[in-house]
Amino acid sequence: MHRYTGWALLLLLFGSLPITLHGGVIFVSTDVPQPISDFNTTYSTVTVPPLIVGDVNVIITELRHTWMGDLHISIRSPLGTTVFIYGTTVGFGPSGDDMINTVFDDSATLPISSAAPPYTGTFQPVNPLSAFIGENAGGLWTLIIYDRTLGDEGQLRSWALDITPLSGGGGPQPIPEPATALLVATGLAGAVVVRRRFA
Ligand SMILES: [Ca+2]
Ligand SMILES: [Ca+2]
Repeated sequence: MHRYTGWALLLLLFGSLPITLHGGVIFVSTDVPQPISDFNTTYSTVTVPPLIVGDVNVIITELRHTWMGDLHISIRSPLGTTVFIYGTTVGFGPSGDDMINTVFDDSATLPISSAAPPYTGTFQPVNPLSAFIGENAGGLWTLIIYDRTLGDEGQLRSWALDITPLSGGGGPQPIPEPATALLVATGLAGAVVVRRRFA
């Protein structure tokens, strides 16, 4: 299956509706595509209903850019907590293109800094997403992308949040990282959704 087919199906079927997969809920951006241009900041939001955060993963499904080292990427919660997840201030950064099916997950084995464009896979963000645990997720979450260098530009095409609610009164629930990674890597999300819908 083509690597984007799953997400395309998922978007087609559900638009901005949340989708539950193994305890984590996926919230897909609907205000994309958006341009990424030199010395500008791109903002894209996802609306999440009220729930207490047990775990957050950020999924950048498709970001096109001809010099990824230009970019600084952060995610901001409705309460204003902001976590820097991608980028370097050292030199020009990686010259490679694009970020495709990239999952930022504290539970990943490898840091994003150890990977190269297009960063397909699951990686630890620069700073931990655990900063959001315990917050009320209700409201607008904002992906913030700053292009810090002249000459190469791009476009944010799709991204999503994978939020696992904190179980009632207990600690964080088991985290469905392997499932998320597999779905993103294989493009099976659409197939799973179809099966759930018509089961
Ligand atoms: Ca996680
Ligand atoms: Ca640039």
